[in-house]
Amino acid sequence: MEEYKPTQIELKWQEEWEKEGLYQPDLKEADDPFYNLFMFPYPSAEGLHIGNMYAFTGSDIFGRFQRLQGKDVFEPIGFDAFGIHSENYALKQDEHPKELTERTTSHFEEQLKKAGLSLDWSHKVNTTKPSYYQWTQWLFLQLYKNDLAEIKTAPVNWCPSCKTVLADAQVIQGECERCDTEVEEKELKQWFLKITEYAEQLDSNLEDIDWSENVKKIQKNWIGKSEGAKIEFKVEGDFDNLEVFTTRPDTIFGATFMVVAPEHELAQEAAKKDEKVKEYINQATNKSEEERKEKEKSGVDTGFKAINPATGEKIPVWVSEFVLAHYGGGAIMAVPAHDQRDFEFAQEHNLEIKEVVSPEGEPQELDEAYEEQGVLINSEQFNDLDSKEAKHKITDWLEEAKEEVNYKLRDWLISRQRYWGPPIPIVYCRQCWQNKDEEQKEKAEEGVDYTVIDGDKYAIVPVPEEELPVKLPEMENFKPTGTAKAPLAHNDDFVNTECPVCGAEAQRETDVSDNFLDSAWYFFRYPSTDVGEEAFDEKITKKWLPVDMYIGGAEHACLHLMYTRFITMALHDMRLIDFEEPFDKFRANGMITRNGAKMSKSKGNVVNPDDLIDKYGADCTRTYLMFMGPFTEGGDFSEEGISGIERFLDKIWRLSFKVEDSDPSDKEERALHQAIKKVTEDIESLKYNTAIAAMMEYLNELEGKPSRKAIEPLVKMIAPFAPHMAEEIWREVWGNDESIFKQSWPEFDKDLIKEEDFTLIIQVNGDVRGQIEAEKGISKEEAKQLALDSGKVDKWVENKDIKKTVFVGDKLINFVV
Ligand code: ANZ
Ligand code: ZN
Repeated sequence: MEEYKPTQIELKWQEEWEKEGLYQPDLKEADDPFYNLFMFPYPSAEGLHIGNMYAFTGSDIFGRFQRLQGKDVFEPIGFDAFGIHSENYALKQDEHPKELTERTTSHFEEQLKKAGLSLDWSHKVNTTKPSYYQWTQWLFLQLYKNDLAEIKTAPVNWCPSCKTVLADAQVIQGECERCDTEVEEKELKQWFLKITEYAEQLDSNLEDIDWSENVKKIQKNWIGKSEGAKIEFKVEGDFDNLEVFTTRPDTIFGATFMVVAPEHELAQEAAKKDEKVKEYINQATNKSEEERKEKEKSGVDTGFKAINPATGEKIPVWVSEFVLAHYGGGAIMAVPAHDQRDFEFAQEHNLEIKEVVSPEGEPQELDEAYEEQGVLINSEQFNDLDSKEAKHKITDWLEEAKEEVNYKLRDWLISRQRYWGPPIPIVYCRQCWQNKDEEQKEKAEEGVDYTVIDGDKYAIVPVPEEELPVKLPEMENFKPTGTAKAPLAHNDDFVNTECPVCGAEAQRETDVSDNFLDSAWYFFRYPSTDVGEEAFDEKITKKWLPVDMYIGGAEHACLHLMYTRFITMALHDMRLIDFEEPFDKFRANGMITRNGAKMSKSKGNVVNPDDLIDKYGADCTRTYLMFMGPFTEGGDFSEEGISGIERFLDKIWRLSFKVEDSDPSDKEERALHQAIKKVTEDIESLKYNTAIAAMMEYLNELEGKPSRKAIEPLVKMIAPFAPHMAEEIWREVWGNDESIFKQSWPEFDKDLIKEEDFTLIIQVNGDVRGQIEAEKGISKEEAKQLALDSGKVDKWVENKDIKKTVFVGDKLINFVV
């Protein structure tokens, strides 16, 4: 018998598998395709971190398990290497991002190869290669042609440190997600992708997709659908009506005042006459959105009066910073009795609080707002109606109201005033604008399908598809300029071009696109990397997509996972694919902590996967990582924990040399089938930790001389976790020709796993009233049913309330009556 030396066998098998093409399914011919995907790695300069390794391993185990179930598994890999992250690091290092990326990518590759993942390297993609980003640019053009991309001047989030704009989702509590610098607001001309056109579909499809619940919930909140009504309030004097959005039109009889945002026209008008209003607006508009939300109770009376359309009463109009300018018309009807924020505002400023909904239809004493549904009071002909019903009735009744659905989701801003990304494939042409007739100009102006450069109008001309890629030029000086002009704007060779339509002198767009666009469609490219003339091949895509199982971090809920869904829906509506959702199944992996804390460089508690693999081998590292806790919840890392896994693997290794062709005992056989059942079900639901525990338990049940029939299935079951060791045993120790990953997963015999019976003692109020035979392992509910059905306790429980049921597993049940 040889000693188990993981580091010696692992490299050997990695090379052999690659040579045999074991993990390269025939993408055209595969019978039973299974697309197993983990999130696109960004090749950071620090290299693969333990969180990556954790997620990838969990995904890989699932893939190997599917493979052993007979599926043709495709598990591809690539690098999301464009983006500010890499560029910022390059700036810090004083290195060109291109060189940096080459270096970090090849380092990442080496690390991935050591981790024993069953990856198909022959379909690798890299977002920074023209052969990839040509299709990212193609995708942008399709979106543009289908009215899903537009240029507009808008207030955007500007990070003064990263010197670029950011998407809303990249601003966390008013700060840049990357560098924590406070974000400023700037008016800039930018390209947007109209994800909001899909708000309803993004929201409603959530009901039907098999995704981690927490991620669905985050998406739902981010989309922020609210149903209510748009209501107009007349304003006294010659001023435009105030338009508000409310989710509770049923409370309109209780709207005792209104509040507008400091940016609202009416507030601006009031400021002209009233110094106090002016002062208030000035201080409010100098604050960030976050700060403004904190000071909810501050505000000033504008002096304007509005008319409540339901009561006909005059109500005051206030201005306060808690009302957001860009939502629901920038004004609200305040109902202090039923909205806590309005309640506090009314108390602070002595405004009327009028109750119009109560739980039972009786007025109550209000210490705080009653925000629930209920029965209408003080609402004239709508009194006694259920508030849910009244919501629609009142909206119907009011001439000034219309049902409306609002979404919080905003369009996806993709322009980046940076260097390290794919140029947006657009040309601006003055001649083409001038060539338009009046009607065309009018139409373009309506759709804002033009741009203004130095005061002149330019037509927007998409680069023809056959001219793609628009290559990112190599530039020594790629530093961001800190202005609205991107580095490419200083490269005359790049900027000045010929208009593809009219041949006149024209200018290229100089912003690059957000790297989240690169990663919004990469899984379409993987199976089609061999396809030169299309982004993805129709037949191959039909065979392999949607992705069967996608695994990655929940932190991508609002960005990556939302964008992939949007792009997939858009491609579906362009009739390029026949599905709306990109991933049949998505599961978020948990996080690994150390001593209960998040790992971070600054805390110095980072675990390097390379060190672990060098010391314990990939198999042991993989198995240990999965043993730390439920995969979807994560766990706490401690190096001491690894030795238990080392001993466990070593035990399997040693047993494999001693197997005999005998039959297992009955007891062993039952234990085996129980183990197969448990391990199979646990892997299916990603409960890898308990699957490993079940295998350990099974090992302990084995007695005497090990039978091959008892060990072989165990080696197959450990194979997804410890692939190299399992392969070594299978091929070298046991002399099989073909890989263990071409074998089939063990099956269990249902009849063999029936638990033994036990005697269930039945008590009532602690006195024994009978006993029956029951199957071991039954639940409390099952035991309760059996006991009640047995007829043994009827006398004691009939016509009595069972207050409590106490159950001691495999032993007794006691009813307290
Ligand atoms: C009256 C009312 C009565 C409201 C009530 C709530 C409860 P969602 O869409 O879920 O966020 N609102 C509307 N526009 C706003 C703005 N620009 N800034 C701040 N608040 C705004 O909630 C919409 C509700 O938020 C609206 O319904 C409005 O207050 C407030 F018992 O109108 B409600
Ligand atoms: Zn032109």
